[in-house]
Amino acid sequence: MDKLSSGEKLHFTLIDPDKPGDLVKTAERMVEAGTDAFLIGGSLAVTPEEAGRTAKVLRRFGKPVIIFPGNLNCLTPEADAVLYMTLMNSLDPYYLIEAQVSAAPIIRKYGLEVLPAAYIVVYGDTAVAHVGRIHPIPAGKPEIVAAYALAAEYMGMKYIYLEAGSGAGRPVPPSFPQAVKSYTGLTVIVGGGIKSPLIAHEIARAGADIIVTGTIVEENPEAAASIVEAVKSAGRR
Ligand code: 1GP
Repeated sequence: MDKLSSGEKLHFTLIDPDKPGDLVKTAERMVEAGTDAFLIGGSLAVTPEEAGRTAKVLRRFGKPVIIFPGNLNCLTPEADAVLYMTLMNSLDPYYLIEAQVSAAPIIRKYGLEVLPAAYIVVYGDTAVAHVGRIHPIPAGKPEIVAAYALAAEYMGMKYIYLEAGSGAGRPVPPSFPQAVKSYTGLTVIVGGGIKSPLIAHEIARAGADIIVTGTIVEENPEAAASIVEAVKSAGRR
């Protein structure tokens, strides 16, 4: 993450181990385009074997492989690190603290680097919102996201992931990363529904440090490659 301190914007490629497609081809294309890391995870149907197999293949490409866990089944010792997330706007104690407690001894045993992160799921009509029993955030209220971000920072977290939901019809409003940046020093990750270079550029310029794309990588690797370029150009002065 040293690149972040020099003002560079990062792009992470999300791979769902349940439907990795042609993993090697996808990874090659994204690395060539300049992606900075791989996230592996999904809300449903990922087995620990699939997570392990996917991480093992991706590690060959020399980029960090970070677990983005939908649940404990995504944990694998084959990855480098784990986004250790609290789903801040969940109504379910499982996603607020219980999963984290169950995961902690396993993460220690696996020797994974821990990236402490607040996870905010913005919209209510996505798979992650359903699984995580979330309380949606009104799109016109960036001050609510800023309050969550401040709380996360006061609790000692280092990252905040603003999530629209995989395949969401609309991405997170740019005013959200902007609000987080103006109130906190957290590293801001934004993902969900980002399908065009223009949107990716706008969200990065608004304050996102890291842009994540998953669906577009599966659907159209060439479009995903141009998103990487748009993210990188947002970090250039
Ligand atoms: C999902 O934020 C990620 O958790 C990526 O979303 O699949 O819509 O790119 P997409």
